[in-house]
Amino acid sequence: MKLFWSSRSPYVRKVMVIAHEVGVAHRLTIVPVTVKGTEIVEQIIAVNPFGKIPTLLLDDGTAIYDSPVICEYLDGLHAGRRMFPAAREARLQALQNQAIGDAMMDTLIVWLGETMRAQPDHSAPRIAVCRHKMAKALDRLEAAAPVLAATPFDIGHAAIGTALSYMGFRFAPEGWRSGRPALAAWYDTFAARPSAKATEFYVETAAPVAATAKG
Ligand SMILES: N[C@@H](CCC(=O)N[C@@H](CS)C(=O)NCC(=O)O)C(=O)O
Repeated sequence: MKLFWSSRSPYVRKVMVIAHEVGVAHRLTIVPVTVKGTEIVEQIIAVNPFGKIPTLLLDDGTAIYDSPVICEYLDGLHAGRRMFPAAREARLQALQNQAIGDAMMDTLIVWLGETMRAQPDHSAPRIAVCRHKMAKALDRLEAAAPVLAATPFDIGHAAIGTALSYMGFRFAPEGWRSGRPALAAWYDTFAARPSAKATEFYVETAAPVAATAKG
């Protein structure tokens, strides 16, 4: 199966974290792509009308998106402990945490887009709203950090860890750790996992070349 991929996409990284956690990363053929939202990437639109990454393309031509659906699909390919818990309470908690992590990513992507927009088009009010939403989310996660630390790693942990990592990658000067020691300590345990180490963000310096992921 092929995964349309970028080293800078938080949603892609969440999928890759899950792929490593469940031991299927070696089965993914990585197809590096650049998506800007201002250009049509025919290769992806041909299988996903929204042209977004991640998109997973199975060998039979079936396309799977978006990242929550891809993660759940990958979680069905192994016999180990599930990243999407089966028990109702645990599943709801995991899905809620995934929604929080994904919403943080959505907010950071909007924020990044605004900062990249040339003045005077760039919207200071929109940036202020994004910063405020992130501060609220981070404060909430600081309070929830003991629960994150006490529960087995699942899709919610993967999403929140990836979102925090993206905040550091794109907005390091914001210093999200400051005043949030419990969340920072939990994040360090996420960053130390082999699945996180194998999937760190980076900015490509050369043109994308197709490669196969090592699991
Ligand atoms: N909800 C989607 C979001 C995916 C997404 O927005 N990906 C961005 C890259 S980080 C993208 O493909 N943007 C290109 C576009 O919107 O045309 C998911 O979870 O997979």
